[in-house]
Amino acid sequence: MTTSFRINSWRALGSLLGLALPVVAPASGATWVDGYATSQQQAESLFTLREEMIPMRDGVRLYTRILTPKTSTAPLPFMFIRTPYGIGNSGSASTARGYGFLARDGYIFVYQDIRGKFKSEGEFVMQRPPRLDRNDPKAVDESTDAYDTIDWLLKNVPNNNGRVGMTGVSYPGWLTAMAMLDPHPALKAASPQASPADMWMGDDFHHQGAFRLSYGFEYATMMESGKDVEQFQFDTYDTYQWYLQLGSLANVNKKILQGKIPTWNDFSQHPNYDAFWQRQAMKQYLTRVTVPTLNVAGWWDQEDFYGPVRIYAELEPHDRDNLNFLVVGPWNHGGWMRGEGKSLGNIQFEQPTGQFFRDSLMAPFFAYYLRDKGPFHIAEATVFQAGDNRWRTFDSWPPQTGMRHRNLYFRENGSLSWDPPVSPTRRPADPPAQQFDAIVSDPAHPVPYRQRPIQPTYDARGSGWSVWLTEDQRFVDGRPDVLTYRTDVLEQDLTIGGDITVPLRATTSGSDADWIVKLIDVYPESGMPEAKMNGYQLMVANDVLRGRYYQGFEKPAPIVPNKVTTFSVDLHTQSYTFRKGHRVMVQVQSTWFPIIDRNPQTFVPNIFEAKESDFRKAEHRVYRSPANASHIVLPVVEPMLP
Ligand code: PG9
Repeated sequence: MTTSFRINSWRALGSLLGLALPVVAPASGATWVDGYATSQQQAESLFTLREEMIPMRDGVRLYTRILTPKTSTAPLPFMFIRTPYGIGNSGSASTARGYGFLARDGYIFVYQDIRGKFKSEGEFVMQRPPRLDRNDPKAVDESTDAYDTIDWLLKNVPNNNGRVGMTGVSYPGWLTAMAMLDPHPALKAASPQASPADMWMGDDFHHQGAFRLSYGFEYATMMESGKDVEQFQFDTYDTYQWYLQLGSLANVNKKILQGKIPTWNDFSQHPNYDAFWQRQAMKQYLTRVTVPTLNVAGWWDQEDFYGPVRIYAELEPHDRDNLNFLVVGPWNHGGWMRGEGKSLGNIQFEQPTGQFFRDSLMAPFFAYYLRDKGPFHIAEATVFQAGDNRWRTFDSWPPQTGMRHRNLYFRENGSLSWDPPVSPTRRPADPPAQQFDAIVSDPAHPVPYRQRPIQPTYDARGSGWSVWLTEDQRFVDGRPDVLTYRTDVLEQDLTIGGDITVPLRATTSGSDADWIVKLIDVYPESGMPEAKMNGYQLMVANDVLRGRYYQGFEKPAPIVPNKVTTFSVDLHTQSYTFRKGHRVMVQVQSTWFPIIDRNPQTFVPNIFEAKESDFRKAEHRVYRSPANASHIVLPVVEPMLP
């Protein structure tokens, strides 16, 4: 077991994180924007770079780089990006990398290291919650830091047009959303992209109460081992093995971190949805829409899919002036900001979805609100419907019309049917029909969440992390600890659009259990253009519920052993067409390791303090009887209704 940290190249890390680290200089000094400037030299000839330590209201100074186009004489708006990942150390103009499609329109780009990271002063706090005392003139949070910077820019950068736009992916997306809470009057447009909204409910660190072990551990150590970013060094290539050998999470502080990583300490001291997580969650702060907002999410975002959809939904009731928009495309985390977006992993979308987003939605959005360039027409929700691969527009999301929720029932022999189970008519001598399917879940042999070897999340040598949600699920299909249900081959297309839930009726022989449900599109067994796609099992929606929260997320309770209980697993939202000739599949399993930590299956008050002896095998049963009919609730688009 490795017990020390070593600084890794943050530049290499940047290319892995993609636009979450949008400001990494290209190693070769070559291209930095989509065709806008083709060399470092050219970039430098286009912008003048100014570096500043901008003072905040409490005296802390934040390192900021300001890139002003050399050719423009007209006053320009600012495009402001804040990040914890480092805005670059070279004196070059390379920090506009990735925003070339905006640079074409003419912006003064401003990049800033947030408090406590890289060259900025002050203390870093992971997702610093909004300040409690809004009347304290020295109280700070990410919103005041954005406000103070904007104020300084307007007064100190000549030839600006008095308007500011903010954007960013993931942490920088969240920083954008925070700036919108208490916006400076000059903040005229914002695009928070893949911004987390609730780290306990559905984003990076937990999903419905289940702890995202590998991501939580690797991200917390990466961000809090020093002022820059430092990757934890594993002594095995396959982290599945490493996390399994680790044993109980109590060993993390005991053997490795010794209490030095504040976010890990928060994880272990706040296992439930308590005031700590609730205060950080965005919901309570999203009570008005004053800044035009373009919310962006990816259907296969391996980090923050829940957040952007939630932020859109929370803002929507307050959106009197129609300023709040949603775009969801077929992308992984930040995928819309790099490359053409014609495919993801093995999945093809037949068109450049990323380019379409950047050129036809994001650039016109900012041009309209920051430069009066229009007209600009965008639907309330612009959503890519994978499967039949087309963009669709809606006047609400989830759609209020044209869709009906239908139950697809788990049935005998691994089948899925629109028909609910019925009571069998049987003669008294017949044995009772089995009304459930069972698995034995063994914490000593958890189901891997992706194919082993599971490389470290942001391994500079390459990692399957960024596309794991599109991996072929046949690698676990048929395991004795995975239940599979599937429909017959579809005779016509089946399109879903809206929210998906799974009320599982189930038991466990233990007193706690995780329930993982995956909605899968099974491709035809033959005739696919690429041989490996024959029979492919693509996850369309998925999530986990930690069983102890079956009565509510704030109060964990032991599950009564062997008593049929309803576990409602939220699979969130999707727009997808299962094509004629495909099948719909649902898989149910109880471990997903190491993205989700192992549930001991014996109720203990805090799993971070579980003893090795608490981890026990348990039998889980998923019921499919008339009285306890487990099913998936699908939002079926109307012409497709079966
Ligand atoms: N998913 C990353 C993150 C955002 C916010 C908090 C913690 C992690 C990111 O890509 O920035």
